[in-house]
Amino acid sequence: MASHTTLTSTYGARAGLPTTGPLASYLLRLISIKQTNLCLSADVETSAELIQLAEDVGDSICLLKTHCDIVTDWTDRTATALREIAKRKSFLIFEDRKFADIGETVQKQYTSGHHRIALWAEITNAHIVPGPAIVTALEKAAESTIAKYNTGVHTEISASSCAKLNGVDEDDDEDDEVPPMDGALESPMLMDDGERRLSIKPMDRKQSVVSVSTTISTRTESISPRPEALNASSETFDLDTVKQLVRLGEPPFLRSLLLLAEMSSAGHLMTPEYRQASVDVARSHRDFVMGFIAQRSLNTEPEDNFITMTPGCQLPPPGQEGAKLGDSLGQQYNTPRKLIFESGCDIIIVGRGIVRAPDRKAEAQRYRQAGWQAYEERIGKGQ
Ligand code: BMP
Repeated sequence: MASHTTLTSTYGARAGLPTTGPLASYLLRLISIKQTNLCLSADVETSAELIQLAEDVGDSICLLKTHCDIVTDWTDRTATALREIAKRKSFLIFEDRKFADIGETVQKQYTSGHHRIALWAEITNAHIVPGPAIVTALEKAAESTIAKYNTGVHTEISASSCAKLNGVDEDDDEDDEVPPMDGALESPMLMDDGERRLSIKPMDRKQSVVSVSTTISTRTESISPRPEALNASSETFDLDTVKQLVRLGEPPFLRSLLLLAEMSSAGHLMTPEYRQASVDVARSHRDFVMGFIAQRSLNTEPEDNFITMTPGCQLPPPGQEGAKLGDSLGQQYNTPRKLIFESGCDIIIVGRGIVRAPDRKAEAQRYRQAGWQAYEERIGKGQ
């Protein structure tokens, strides 16, 4: 593995680099606080199972990866429920859509149709087979989703002035220690009728607004350290972690893309030249492309700080350490240590290893620990 500063830097230090975009920075800080580089691949077929899985495993992950098109009863309510759990348990959502069409089509696939991915998933991914315009097209669609969202907020700013009219002083909140984060808006909640309900921008109270239909109590709930977050997290996290999560606040309403540079499946056609072409495309869109789906770190130039997310990860059953693992359909597995420590990947993506375990919660914790240990070994902690 080529040496690069990102391989020995902490997630926290990388969050602060000038080349790190705001969403990537948020994710790196989240990883650092929760001490988890685990992404759960929640490949289940019903909304109920998906929601239960997110509840069970949410404390152990930094990211929840979905395939919304395999959920038979997916509706906006599924997205709303996932966003609520993501907010409470502090993780981001990554829809593994693998866009691969011409620009015009991917824009529609991203923002319209049954799933309206751009509304609820902070991260999605694309193949570069069709050429670099796929990235430009998705970026434009993301920008317009963000703009519409922000316009929605502006429309509703007048609602916040009602707070004054109703005798609620915005400066009464006791959240002065929560540090501001630039330009961050929390994600919208999708309502049954498809309308967005906006909650507040926790870091800028002067602009904090609620949906006109909601009440001031919604606003204050979001500004103060969220009691439900404290309750849920205190089972797993110590008080210091909970405080840091509260200070981190909710994710910015931003969107980011991963490029598929290399797959985990046997016989894939992504040659080293193809991989390099993905890196070249990513470098020309650093503001939108957060990183790669790849089996190794692809950071080589000094300003590279791409996040490598890696599927094809399982811990071998006891007694089978060192065995080559896979399934009967071409999937190939590596251990968290091989991926994070030896190959310089940043986030392990685990599906069946956790989803099929009898105790998913405990298994997620086992993967979280293995991934974190491999990272600490990589950055030389404790040496
Ligand atoms: P599992 O851990 O159960 O093998 O699941 C892997 C997940 O990662 C699946 O959702 C699959 O679509 C995804 N994936 C992968 O396995 N290999 C890749 O190269 C890219 C993927 O997105």
